[in-house]
Amino acid sequence: MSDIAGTLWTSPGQYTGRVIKAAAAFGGIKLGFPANYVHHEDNHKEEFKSKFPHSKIPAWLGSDGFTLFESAPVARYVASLAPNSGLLGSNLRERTLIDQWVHLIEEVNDNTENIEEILDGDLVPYTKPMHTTFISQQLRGLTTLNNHLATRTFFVGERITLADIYVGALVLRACHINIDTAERKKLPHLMRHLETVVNQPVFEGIFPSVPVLEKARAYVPPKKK
Ligand SMILES: N[C@@H](CCC(=O)N[C@@H](CS)C(=O)NCC(=O)O)C(=O)O
Repeated sequence: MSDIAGTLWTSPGQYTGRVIKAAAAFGGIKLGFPANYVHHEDNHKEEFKSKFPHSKIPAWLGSDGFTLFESAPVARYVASLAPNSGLLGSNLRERTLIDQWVHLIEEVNDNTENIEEILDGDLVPYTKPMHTTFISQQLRGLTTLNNHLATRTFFVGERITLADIYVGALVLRACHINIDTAERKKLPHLMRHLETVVNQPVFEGIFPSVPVLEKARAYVPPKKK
């Protein structure tokens, strides 16, 4: 008999997948992973789609047969399997506040994804105003998160919750793209929080260390043929 709580479809570098892995590690929940899953291929096959109709990862198949997709609900569900972990707070208000911060960082992350796509040439045509808008929307969210942490160690209550893991993982992602030295200076509390979260011993092997990006990635127009 397997002692895993369920199987998680993710890819090694996926930051939302890391959130789910971290929530599981924190709660002492064992996860399984599908053998030989090839992303962008297997997720479009009938076998995957019959369980997860949106064909995207992260996706969850519990050992009891329960299926779920979309990273935030999967993370919340996995955290709920460890009720003593405190990851979902200790009352309805705390749970709702955790949701609030998770939603906000997801919004920030939508802008991070847009920035990455525009830099990679996947959002065409490139326009400077669009790039600037994504950056300023992202910074607006990051600033709200940073300000909240000015007087607190963690987002909700006195202990680490899912909000901290979610925010930490997705801020870390942005640190690889455009949170550079100048921007880090504007977000000192958020950067301190990030170090606190990713360096929890229980998360060893899940998060890479925080990069020191000197300059945000810039758009490089493709060479004319
Ligand atoms: N809102 C979803 C987004 C998931 C998502 O965009 N997953 C991508 C990761 S590469 C995916 O599976 N893409 C496959 C596809 O678009 O076919 C979540 O938070 O889980």
